[in-house]
Order: sequence, then structure tokens, then C-alpha cells
Amino acid sequence: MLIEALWIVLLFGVSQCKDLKFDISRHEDGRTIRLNENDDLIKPPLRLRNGEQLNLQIENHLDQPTAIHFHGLLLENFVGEELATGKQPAVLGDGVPGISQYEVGVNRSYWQNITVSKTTCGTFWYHSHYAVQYGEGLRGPVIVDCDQFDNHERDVAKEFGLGAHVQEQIITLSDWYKYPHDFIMDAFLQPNKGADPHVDGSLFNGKQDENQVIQVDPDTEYLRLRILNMANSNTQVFHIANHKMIVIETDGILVKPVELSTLTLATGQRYTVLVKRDENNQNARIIHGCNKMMGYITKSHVLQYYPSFSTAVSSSSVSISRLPDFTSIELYKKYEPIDWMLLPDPESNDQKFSLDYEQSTSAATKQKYHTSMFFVNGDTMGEFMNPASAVPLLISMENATKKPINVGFGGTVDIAINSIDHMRHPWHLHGHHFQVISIGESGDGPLHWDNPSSRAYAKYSEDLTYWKSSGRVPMTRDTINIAGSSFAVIRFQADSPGLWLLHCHVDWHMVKGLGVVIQEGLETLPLDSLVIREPTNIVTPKPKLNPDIELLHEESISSTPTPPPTPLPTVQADADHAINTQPETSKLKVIGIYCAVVVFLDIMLYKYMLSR
Ligand SMILES: *[C@@H]1O[C@H](CO)[C@@H](O)[C@H](O)[C@H]1NC(C)=O
Ligand SMILES: *[C@@H]1O[C@H](CO)[C@@H](O)[C@H](O)[C@H]1NC(C)=O
Ligand SMILES: *[C@@H]1O[C@H](CO)[C@@H](O)[C@H](O)[C@H]1NC(C)=O
Ligand SMILES: [Cu+2]
Repeated sequence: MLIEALWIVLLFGVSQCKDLKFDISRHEDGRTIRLNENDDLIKPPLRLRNGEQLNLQIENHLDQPTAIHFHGLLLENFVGEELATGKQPAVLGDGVPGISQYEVGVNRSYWQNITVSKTTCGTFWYHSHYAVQYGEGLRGPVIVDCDQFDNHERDVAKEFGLGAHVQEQIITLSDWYKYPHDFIMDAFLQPNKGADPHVDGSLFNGKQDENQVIQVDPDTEYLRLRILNMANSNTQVFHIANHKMIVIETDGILVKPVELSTLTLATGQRYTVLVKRDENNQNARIIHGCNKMMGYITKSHVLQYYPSFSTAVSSSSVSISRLPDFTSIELYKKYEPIDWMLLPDPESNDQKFSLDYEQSTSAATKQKYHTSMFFVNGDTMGEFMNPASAVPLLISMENATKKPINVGFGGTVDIAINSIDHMRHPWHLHGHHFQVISIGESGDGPLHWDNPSSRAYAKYSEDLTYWKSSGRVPMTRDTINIAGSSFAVIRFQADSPGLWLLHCHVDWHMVKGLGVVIQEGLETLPLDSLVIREPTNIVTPKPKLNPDIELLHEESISSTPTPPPTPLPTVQADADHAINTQPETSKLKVIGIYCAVVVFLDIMLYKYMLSR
């Protein structure tokens, strides 16, 4: 039966429109957030194609509101006539409650219908953007397939002699906390709490276990690893002994191949790397380092060549910072996007901004907020929002104390993000990719556009000259780590109308205000005619869903067949622990189509066989 369904995929192409349901509730342990009966801390991946439409129905059975953000995915920006036909501009699908949509309240249901832009491709993730929910399990990878990715990978595989038979493996990295996150947050919001919550452990593919096995199949010539940092707060390090990783993607941007042995990922970042099979089939040790306040939680896992009767790899202790190629700074000159150019300088000084951020533990802050807070140019993120935060800013900005930062529309924008205190933070911009024009190391200080004599400004000028004279293109992505007492200058095209968050991705820091709202070309949106739908009451009885992400409905609206995704091989850990969630996605597609056509097909096959 599955074979039959696969045949249908091959014959008629993948559908272009999916209906999907997220049934969100809490596990009986009161701790983990359950998604469609799945209680893992990292949920199964979603697999989409560029240009594909996804209609996501969110049903909230939690005891608090929720909302789902697709991290890094660029959505289609419908304009003009398309808008008139009810299509939605990108910003309405961004999933940020209080800004682009209403929160999905308790016992409420909400359709989040999005269309992945045609230029989006690579490795992303979905996660709750409400309070500190995602670390309790409301998160999972999103893979967007496209021809350009496949072509680039094929070219790189050829250049490096990797062969043709690829095995894909998603690897998610995260930190882990032993207490419920609301409880941690409540404690963190007490007047005398300033330091970050204590990290109690780490997760490799959603599990705390050490020595998890990634099995390399006999016919695999090279691995395609999609590595994601889906942590609440901390930088993750990934290394495979005696194997080179060839980076081909940074946060959804294809890059010229870069070979290295150790990857460092800021919270929210993703990489795709290609790894050639070891010619001697030597099992190798995988090292995962989860950064915490002092040092790393270090665990070993195994890259196991099949057939192999032993999982023995070196178990000696390892120092993360001594791993070959280890670095804690962003390699903004190393990862060069293909098919991109340096964006032009902003046309006017009005499109250059600097944001100074720091944590304040002063008595005045504590008096006003009853705890320490993060400020960006003197404001907390809450100041950008309506006090009744359930009302999206897009509809009404009337009660916000701070107006969004207006970056205009159409041109390029430079933003200097300045860390005033000594902490490192991962900054993420919604709705865009940015080029990292310049980034400082700890101690380089802030960059202010009116102070060209600063160390930071000198570094920025030098970097800008370098890009212009070398013709090279800076690293482009949606998330970067900015060192303490330092700066980064990001440049992006203001081409997506709406309100977008620019914020620290540490969940704890978000609730303490570390972020701003950017306004872009709002005047080009027909705000009066945009329908920002409010979630409705759940009317249907709670359905029983599979633990996997289950399709409600899938239809092929396209007459031009698109190539089907290659069914991916299963990667088994030991008998009890299947690490990989990947096969679920192909299964998911198959199930959807299967339901639609299998009856028909069965009858046809039956008739055919009878007729022979
Ligand atoms: C979203 O998609 C669902 C299912 O296809 C449809 O019933 C609903 O009307 C759509 N909502 C919007 C706002 O487009
Ligand atoms: C949500 O629904 C559950 C189950 O029907 C009910 O027990 C609970 O009181 C409802 N909560 C709210 C806020 O409506
Ligand atoms: C703004 O404040 C007024 C007065 O408190 C209130 O009536 C109104 O609902 C608020 N508007 C929004 C969008 O929160
Ligand atoms: Cu932070």
C-alpha cells in the first residue's frame, strides 16, 4: 500500500497545498508540551517545498495562550490584486502574538495559512513565540526543499568527490532544564534575580542520553547533516572526529563550500554540512558541547558504520575549546553566499540605526519592573507593545509607549547592534536575511554612526572597504551571536512590509524585554482591508491524532508536476531508540496522498490483476 502511494507521488508530483493540524496540549506530567499526541522535547520535522502553501490549524488545549513562529522562513508577500483576492502578506503569517496576530487563547482554534516564498530553501524551525513555551517541546525542524539546493549540493559533492548516494540526518541540539519553564521564569522575574537560569543538561536529537548512534548505511557515500541549535539560550558546539564537514548552508542561505571539523551554533542558527563516508568504515566519535555559564556540558555520540559489531570509540574526556577549528566568533568572512552581491550602502543616514542594549539591575529599574530588565536604547520590548498585548500592533499602535523603529521601504538598512554589557547574545531578525557587514570581538565596544573615531567604527570601515574591494559577499543569515562589549553591523533590504521583531533569541531574555519592533513600509499595506482574524472557540471534539505531525488534507493544485522528494533512508539507533525523526516527514506526505487516492488505486490494481 505504501508503495502504491509512493507511485502516485512519482507519477503526479508533490502537492502544492497542505492542510495540517497542530493539536497542542500538555502532557500529564504537567511539564512537556504535547503536539498531536507526541511528547518529545523536539517534535518531528515538517517538510515543505519552496512556493508551497501550508494551511496550519492550531488548536490550543493548554492552560495558557500560544502562537507558532516559523523561524527564518520567508513568506510570500502578496500585493495588489492578489491581496484583493484574500491572499495574505508575509507579516500576517509571522506568528508573533501582539504584533502580527492575536494570541491563540485557551481553548481557541486558529488558521495560520502561510505561503513559503519561492526563494526560501534550506533548514528552519517552528517554535512557540509565546512566553517560554518552546523549550518544553513546542518546537521542531522545518526543511524546505528546492531545486537550487539540490543542484548546489550536487556541484559540491562532485567538486569534493563525495559520490552520489546521500543519506540525510537531522541533528537538533539544545540545552535542558529540569524545572518547568514557567517556574524558572517566575523565579527569574523575582526582584533580586539577575543571572540566567542554571542549565541542567543538554539534548541531542531531543534526548539526554549519551552514546546515541547515528548509523551510516552500507550504500551511503556521503551524509547530509542538517544541524540546528534549538536551545532556550545557549550556544552549541558539534564535532565529528576524523571527519571533515563541508558547510553548504547557513540559515537558509546556500554558501560556497567551507571545510571544517567543528561547528559553533548560536541559539536559532542552522547549518547543512556534507560529510564523506570514511573509507575504512571507522566508527567515529561525535562530540556535542552545550555552553553554559561556565564551560560546556560535553557528551559523546557515535557515528557508526554498518555493518559494525562494536560502537567502541574513544571515551577520553575532551575540551570543547581545544577541538580543531573551534571558534566562538562568527565566521562572517568565511561563509560566502552563492548568487548574492554585497547590498548597496543605505542611501541616507536615516537608514542607519544603532541599538545599544544592556541589562539594568538598578534600583529604579527594580522599582518600576519589580525585577532586572534588558533595555535597548532605554526601552524594553514591552514598551513597543500595546498593554493589552492580545491586540496586534498591526491593527493598533495607539497605546504603545514606544513607536516601532521605522526603517522605511525599498532601500537597504544598516543596523549596528551594540552589546553594552559583557554578555554574549544571539540576535534574530524576523522576516529577512541580513548580511553581516562587520562584527566585533569582545571588548571592541559599541558602534555609533556619529562617532567615526571609535574602535568599532574603524573595524566597520575596514570591513566595508574589504567587501567592496574584494568583490566578496558577507555571511548572510537570520541569527548571529554578538559578543559582550562589542557590536555587529547587519545590512538588509527593506522589502517586506510589516512589523518585525529584532530580538535576542534567549527565551529568558525575551521576557525581560531584550528586543525591538521594526516598522517597514507599513503604508504600502492596505491595513484597513487586511483581515486579521481572531481565533475562534474550538467547536469540534478533540480528535485523536497520530504522534507524528498529521496532515488533515493535501491536494494537488498544480498541473505541472514537481519532482518528488527522494524517500529518505531510516537511521536507527539501537533497538529502542530511533534517533531520526526524518522518515516521519516522507511518511507524512505519503499518508496524506495515500488517504486521497489509495481506494481508487486499489480498485484499479485489483481490476488490472483480474484482467490478466
Ligand atoms: C485557511 O485555510 C483553511 C483550510 O484550507 C480555510 O478553511 C481557511 O478559510 C483559510 N483561512 C484564511 C484566513 O485564509
Ligand atoms: C478549556 O476547556 C477545558 C476542557 O473543556 C475546560 O476544563 C476549561 O475550563 C476551559 N478553559 C477555559 C479558560 O475556557
Ligand atoms: C488603549 O487604551 C484604551 C484606554 O485604556 C483602551 O480602551 C483601548 O482598548 C486600548 N487599545 C488597545 C489597542 O489596546
Ligand atoms: Cu540574550
